[in-house]
Amino acid sequence: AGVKGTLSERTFIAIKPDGVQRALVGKIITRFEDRGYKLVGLKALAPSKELAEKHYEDLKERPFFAGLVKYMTSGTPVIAMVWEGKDVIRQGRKMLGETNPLDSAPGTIRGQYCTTVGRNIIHGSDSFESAEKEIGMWFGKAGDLVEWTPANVDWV
Ligand code: RTP
Repeated sequence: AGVKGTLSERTFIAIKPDGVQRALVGKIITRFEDRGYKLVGLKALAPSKELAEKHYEDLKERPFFAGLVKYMTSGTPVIAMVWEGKDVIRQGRKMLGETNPLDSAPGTIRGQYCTTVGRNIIHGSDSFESAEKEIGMWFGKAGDLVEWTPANVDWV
């Protein structure tokens, strides 16, 4: 996940199947671009049950786990992304809002677009360790990630 606390810090953000069905992909990408973050990985994929279970393995004892995996593996794609930039892991979580959309501030993604915890349209890594693990899981260790230098890096 890059180097924590530097311009190369990276986070894993995924637009869940409901976000794709609701045609929110462009709006969500725009928020990260507008903030000055850099897109270094992007793909649409319908995750396997194995990948969804691994991604949410910390929640496997929770009563909603089976439903969560079913939602993630509905066949509608997930948009998997890696965003890079200063404090992007923490800022990304703030931009998403709270897990329960009803606790999310109106200006956040969840606070603007949804009301149901089980259909909260987006995922974001919650720590440097999770970001590292999730980027590896969804993009592979070496990664389908692209290094590039924004022309206006000094201005944002
Ligand atoms: P995410 O991993 O998706 O960014 O969500 P999070 O960290 O904000 O929340 P977490 O507690 O890790 O829960 C992961 C996802 O599980 C679903 N969930 N459903 N009571 C429920 O039905 C329930 N609770 C959680 C949500 O989709 C949540 O984002």
